[in-house]
Amino acid sequence: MSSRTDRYEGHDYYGVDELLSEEHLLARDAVRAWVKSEVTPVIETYAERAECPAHLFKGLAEIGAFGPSLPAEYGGGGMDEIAYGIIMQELERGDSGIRSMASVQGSLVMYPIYRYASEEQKRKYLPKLASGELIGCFGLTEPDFGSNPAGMISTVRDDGDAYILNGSKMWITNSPVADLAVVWARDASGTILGMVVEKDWKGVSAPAIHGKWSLRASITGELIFEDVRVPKSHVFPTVRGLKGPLSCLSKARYGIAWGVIGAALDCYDTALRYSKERIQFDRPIAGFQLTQKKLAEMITEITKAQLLAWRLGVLANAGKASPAQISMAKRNNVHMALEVARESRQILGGMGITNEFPIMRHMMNLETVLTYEGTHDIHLLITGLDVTGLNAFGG
Ligand code: TGC
Ligand code: FAD
Repeated sequence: MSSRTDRYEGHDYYGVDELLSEEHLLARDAVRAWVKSEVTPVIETYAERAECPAHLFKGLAEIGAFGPSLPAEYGGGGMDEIAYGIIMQELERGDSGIRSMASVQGSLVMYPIYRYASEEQKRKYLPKLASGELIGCFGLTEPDFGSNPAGMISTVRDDGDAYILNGSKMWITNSPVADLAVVWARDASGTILGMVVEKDWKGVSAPAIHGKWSLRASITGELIFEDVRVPKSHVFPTVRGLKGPLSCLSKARYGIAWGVIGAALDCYDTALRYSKERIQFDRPIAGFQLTQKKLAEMITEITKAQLLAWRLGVLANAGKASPAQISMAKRNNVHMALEVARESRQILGGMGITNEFPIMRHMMNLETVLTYEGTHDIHLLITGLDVTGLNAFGG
């Protein structure tokens, strides 16, 4: 007898596919096929070598993974927020680092340029970012200010038709391979400004950070600015203050809430198949109650996460997804995926720690995803503030 999950391709236990449009399903299937043919065969090797598969940037652009919900006029996909989410899910089924390549380019670089830059800057950068001709990165975190970006000490000094930028940014996805960076820094009055900085400008450097055991197929670096002359035309004219970068984070966190479901599905699928084939004590380990407890709890949590993501998508399409609702989904779904990875790893026993299966790589990746774009605890405090009205961050 085939199980219910076998009957639903992709382990869609509650029939969430029925809530999706033809366009969503087409986008999902196209990205799923691309990941299967371009990512899955090479990802273990890149992760093992701690090397970024930079050749995939072009392919990501071709499947429309950069800015799927940004207007087509500027090179975006012109689709809705659910399409964006489901594309992130399929990318992260391959690897969180591949999803990161798309999250940063689309949500943290193209989105702020689309939303806050001048028309001239939009026309200059967006089509080339959408096509993968230019790669971008996003500089918010600093060595001494991670969870609390309001404390940032990078500064700009007014110098006539330009600003002089000084400071450094830490943990910046793609910075060593990027052509440009969206950077956030304070002016003399303490106001936070956003700007586009090209990497080959005098005074900009982006050394890589080595030694990561997580997100190994994604390249991470610093951004160092020493008296960099930033023309005023490159400073976003329409946004001031921390809400600029935080609005970009909302967009990217939304994508992560969907994305990590893909990593969880890949782990669950691997564990389910393995448990039916692996014989111990003369029967498949899937027949033991303790294995079934793990599998049953995994598919329950995945299903809840799928429904949460879908509902968040509906709210986002209506322009009604609040930052706190996005935080709840990011926190819940990343934690869910990490727990699914850990339980799947146990089901595979010793084989679970090898690179013959994707589980350990997903698990290590998800440790980063739990921390970046706001840590697990910061998102809890955002929910706490939202429901009590009392700020528990500090101060
Ligand atoms: P707070 O006073 O709460 O807010 C300042 C202003 O911003 C507004 N706001 C938001 N707007 C849009 N979206 C959001 N998510 C927003 N959150 C807040 C807020 O309404 C206010 O507006 P206004 O008009 O009153 O000025 O600011 P706070 O300093 O108290 O900070 C709150 C806190 C702790 C939640 C925030 O600092 C935070 O989220 N910290 C976490 C930092 C973080 O997530 N960093 C991520 C760096 S980028 C990254 O990790 C990329 S990984 C890339 C990859 O995928 O590889
Ligand atoms: P900290 O802020 O020092 O936090 C350390 C611990 O203290 C955490 O557990 C945290 O939850 C806890 N903590 C902090 N404040 C509180 C509080 N008030 N109450 C309770 N607990 C608290 N940033 C970018 O700008 N751009 C990028 O592209 C980017 N990419 C990244 C890629 C990777 C691989 C990684 C690891 C990080 C990346 N980041 C990026 C940075 C990321 O957003 C930060 O690491 C994250 O926001 C946490 O900051 P931190 O590491 O400085 O930790």
